[in-house]
Amino acid sequence: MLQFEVLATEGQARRGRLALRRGVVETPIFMPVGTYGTVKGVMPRSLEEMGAQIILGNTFHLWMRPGLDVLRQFGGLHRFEGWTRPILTDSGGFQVWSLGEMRKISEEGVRFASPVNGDRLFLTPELSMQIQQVLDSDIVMQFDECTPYENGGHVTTEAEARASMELSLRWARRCLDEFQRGGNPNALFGIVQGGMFTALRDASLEGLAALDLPGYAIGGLSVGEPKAEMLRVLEHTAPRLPAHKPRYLMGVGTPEDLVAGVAAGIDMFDCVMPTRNARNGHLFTRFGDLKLRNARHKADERPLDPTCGCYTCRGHTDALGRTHGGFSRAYLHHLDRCGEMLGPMLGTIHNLHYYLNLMREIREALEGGRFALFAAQFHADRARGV
Ligand code: PRF
Ligand code: ZN
Repeated sequence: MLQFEVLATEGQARRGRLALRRGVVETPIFMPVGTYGTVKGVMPRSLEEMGAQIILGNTFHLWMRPGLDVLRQFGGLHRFEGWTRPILTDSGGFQVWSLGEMRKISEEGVRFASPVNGDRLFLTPELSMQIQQVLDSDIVMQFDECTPYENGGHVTTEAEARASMELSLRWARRCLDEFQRGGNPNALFGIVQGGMFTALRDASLEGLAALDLPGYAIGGLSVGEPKAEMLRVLEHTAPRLPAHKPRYLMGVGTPEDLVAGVAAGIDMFDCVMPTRNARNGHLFTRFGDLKLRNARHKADERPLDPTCGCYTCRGHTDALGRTHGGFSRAYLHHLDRCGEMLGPMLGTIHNLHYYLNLMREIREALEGGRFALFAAQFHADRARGV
């Protein structure tokens, strides 16, 4: 169940609204990643406070742990993890792919050894749909094969990319059949593959469009290719996706990538970057990126970003009206040095707030017809330095 409406456009960029069973998502949107049924280090309440409208989960990881019996008992992922708004689940294709040498791909599916206990497992398009039906995610991704950019120094050829893309296309058909057979009330998205070859991207797109799915993703980007290649394929593919359906760029990227993605016509993004980087002391700000470990922050009383409205930068007011005006770079540097768990927590809140707020600013700019202006200011600010 899904409705999508394009509210405004500027060039290829779109301001839209996506209505799902569990709520409305204003696009363009960034979706925080919650692989194991948790956005690492952040309570659902904080996510809501930050304005997260939809989060991710991973079929593969949740199938391993806690497993289908527990998830079935809880009636799906939402009640289990305490998140009431929409969830999108990735199909497991990309996660199995990331196992590298541990797996064997055939027409039927992917055979691999469980990274948890070594059990021999077999994941197929049908099983991925069945697991995602148990998860009851609002958006279900097709099971695909992410074509690698290179493998041990060998850059994927067009023939290899074609075979991989065609396999993903046949798997999309099987996913749709199983999705319908199961009577899943949610929305199934297809994933365009085709590597760095625009003709293959076109063929993938055409094959998927024939299935008339409610949404389409671009997969197989940001997998080790040079940035210029990523942008070339993105700018070719995004505008060719069905105009009246949501477009999702999987696993991308930096703040600059998000702005480029919106300009190319993308509506939805996810990436581990804001959460993972925060745990490594890498923080994103309006004026560029900041590495907490750097000794220059040792006694710096300034917040990460004086223009940021997040809890980390703005602090809080207590019940008696006394305020703490936000955490200093010096304190965050100290937490990082000491390996204190509050460090990653405050960093993650800030980074996610930065990503979510960037998307909010993009939506407002699109509504006012000043996205191009916004993008120019964005690049100037980011180049300024912290
Ligand atoms: N396929 C799936 N998930 C993904 C990708 C993909 O190609 C990517 C590539 N950036 C990230 N996540 N199913
Ligand atoms: Zn902040």
